[in-house]
Amino acid sequence: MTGFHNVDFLILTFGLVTVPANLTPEYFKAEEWFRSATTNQEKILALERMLSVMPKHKGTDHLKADLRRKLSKLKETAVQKKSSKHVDIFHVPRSGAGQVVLLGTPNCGKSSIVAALTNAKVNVADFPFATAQPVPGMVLFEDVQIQLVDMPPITADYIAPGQVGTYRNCDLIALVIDLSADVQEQLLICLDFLESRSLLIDRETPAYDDQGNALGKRAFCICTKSDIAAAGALEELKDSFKQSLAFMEISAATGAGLEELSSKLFELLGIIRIYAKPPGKPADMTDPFTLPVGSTVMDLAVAIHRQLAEKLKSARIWGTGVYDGQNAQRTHVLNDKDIVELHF
Ligand SMILES: Nc1nc2c(ncn2[C@@H]2O[C@H](COP(=O)(O)OP(=O)(O)OP(=O)(O)O)[C@@H](O)[C@H]2O)c(=O)[nH]1
Ligand SMILES: [Mg+2]
Repeated sequence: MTGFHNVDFLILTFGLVTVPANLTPEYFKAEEWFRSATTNQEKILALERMLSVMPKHKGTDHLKADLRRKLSKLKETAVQKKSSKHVDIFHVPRSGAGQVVLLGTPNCGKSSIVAALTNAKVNVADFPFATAQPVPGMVLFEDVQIQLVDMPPITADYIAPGQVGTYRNCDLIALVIDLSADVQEQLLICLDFLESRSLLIDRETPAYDDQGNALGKRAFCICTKSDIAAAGALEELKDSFKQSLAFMEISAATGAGLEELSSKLFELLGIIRIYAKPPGKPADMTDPFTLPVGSTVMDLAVAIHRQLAEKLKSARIWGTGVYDGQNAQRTHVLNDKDIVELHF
């Protein structure tokens, strides 16, 4: 890999012919992403990005061929090494109805949010870089557990190797912005990190790339330290966002906005709760199944028992848009808090 990330012009020499490559800042960002990647999947994504943003002309032919070789080699080893024993501290096993991962600059208040909403043992401190690795905790929203992951900070110059992997595998990214500090600077650092690694879902970045690799994520913004916010900071932040993101204003110190934040996590994860009712018995109202919004009776049957699902004969529903105990088709779309009785 070339190490020319501080220049925007590279000369490639082929025998006696010298051709300028005119590589762009976008290319060098992708190259930096490749260098900081610790997993094969992330390296593959970064290489694909380098190839897609590389200017297309004679000067880049050689480099392009080189990158393509690297890419196919990586793809081969990715297939061979599926069962590698390497321990990745940035791999956070999922738990609960969805995984939300915090992103922010040093000291912005990430650990304080996790401490306020969960029982996880996090390190809250008045100095930067107090958190060195991901710490997951469980937030209880009504009867649903949502996983919230504390993370080390990012800066304009430093992101821990492998850190991007946690964001790549989550369901929702929460940008944490400290309203008592420079909101523009924090926003710029967070967006630069997300955009340069294709982590934000938008018109250009889908949830999955052509090869089925996880790519864009949904995101929203937690504006914290509202108790000591600089005047007009929230409005300034909202004005500087191009994307239409949700903003939640909170204070971990006073507890303001924390309840609303839990309910927002549930809403943004796009899930519904379904209570299963065994025939002739009352429904278990304590432990709902959680399914993506838009799920059907058949999706519930698969979630309950993959093998039995095909044998599903009929279903009855108590809930939204139906009369109590109404018979429903396999394709009937369920609503949050529906009670469903399945007959196999
Ligand atoms: N007044 C006030 N102080 C807060 C609030 N949230 C966090 N703090 C303080 O801000 C400092 C940093 O908080 P942390 O939660 O450790 O910040 P962090 O983002 O986890 O920091 P790193 O792990 O270093 O990235 C601590 O002194 C907290 O007490 C808040 O809502 N209001
Ligand atoms: Mg912390």
